[in-house]
Amino acid sequence: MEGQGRMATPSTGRTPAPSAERLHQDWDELSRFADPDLDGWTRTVFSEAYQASREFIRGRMEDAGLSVTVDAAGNLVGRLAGRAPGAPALMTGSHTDTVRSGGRFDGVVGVLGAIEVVRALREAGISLQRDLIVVDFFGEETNEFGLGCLGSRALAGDLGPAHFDRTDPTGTHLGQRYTGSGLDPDRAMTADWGRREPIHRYVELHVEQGPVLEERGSEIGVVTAIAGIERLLARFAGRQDHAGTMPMGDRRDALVAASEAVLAIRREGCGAPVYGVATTSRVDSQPGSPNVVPGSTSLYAELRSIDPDWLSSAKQRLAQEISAKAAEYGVAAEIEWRHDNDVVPADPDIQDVVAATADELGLTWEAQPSGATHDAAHIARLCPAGMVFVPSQAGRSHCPEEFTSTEHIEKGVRVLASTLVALDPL
Ligand code: HGY
Ligand code: MN
Ligand code: MN
Repeated sequence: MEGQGRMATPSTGRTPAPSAERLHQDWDELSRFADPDLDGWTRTVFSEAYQASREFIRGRMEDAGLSVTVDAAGNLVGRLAGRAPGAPALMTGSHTDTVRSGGRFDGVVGVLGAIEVVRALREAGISLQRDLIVVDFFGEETNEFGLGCLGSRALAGDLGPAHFDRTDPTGTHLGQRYTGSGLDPDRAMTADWGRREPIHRYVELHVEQGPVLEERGSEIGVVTAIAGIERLLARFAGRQDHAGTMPMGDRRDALVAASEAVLAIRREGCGAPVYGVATTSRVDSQPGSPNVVPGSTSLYAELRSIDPDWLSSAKQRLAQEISAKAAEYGVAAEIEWRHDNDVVPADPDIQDVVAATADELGLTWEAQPSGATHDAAHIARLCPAGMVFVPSQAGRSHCPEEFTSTEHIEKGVRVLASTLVALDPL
């Protein structure tokens, strides 16, 4: 981390002091919104639990003194007016939707933390020069259409007709789900107000979702980059046969070909030279009857890395290897890659400010890449963006065991608040 970034020097000389008690109370109340029929916490993007939870978030934003609107892309947007109307605004936020049977901290810490920043600024008598925009972004988690960051993508002007044409495994189009949720896809695509209104800086607080901070005993993560993601949909066409009579050597078993692909994908991830991972998350095999050789199979996987060259070379190697291996079983493989997000470097100046702020607050910090993607990856297309991490217990996330202590969250919120103050001067 070169040099020392600007320090948090608020006009009142007081630094914002977030309340751990309020943070915990908000977190505890938000945790009550979840699909009761699933383990862990589930607030998927088109679910009732998610819709209900956003009414709660809206109320907390308004109670904190934010003026709140819902934009055409479904983003909850809270605004705290600054002393210099018209100056490019500061922005912070994250998401409150979850994966299925997920946890209670992913994204939540960044939204509730941002609301607490607003309360802490007001209590400290700190009025920023710039407007502060707090966003609970719509649908950050990758959904069954294979697309995440719906709201931040729209804000950045990257949500288009092809996205709404995507179908889920039932054949429903994403556009139909928007309409069913009261959102107009055409208007959602025009919600790129982030491109029309100049945003000065974006800083997002998030749980690390990995083991590094806890293993190294660091309290704060200064994010250096967000991993790029490439998604794979592979379709295997074999031949459906009687499982009891077709000789093994004559079969064209689509599920066996897909299974070879699962292991090839894993080998790629294990062999990545720089931070890189590869995951097969789902295999659908048809017809799925116990006495039938599978004739067709669909496989869903993803590659992630902070090294764009590895991502593109791994895609090529896998396309060749999966097709060649499938052919050995007489199975045809159709490979479809879908780009999710680029590798996004975090703004160096914001990294410096976060590190200097952590130093000033007497907190230990660690510079680290993010293997998870975030709304910041899309907002970075609008303005310089950075992220602050707090530790995840045992590095677990996207599971009910996900946990970060209120103490760690409060430290992260202090760094977020002071970083925003330090980035405020015109
Ligand atoms: O997929 C991700 O990395 C994020 O948690 N949505
Ligand atoms: Mn997240
Ligand atoms: Mn997530």
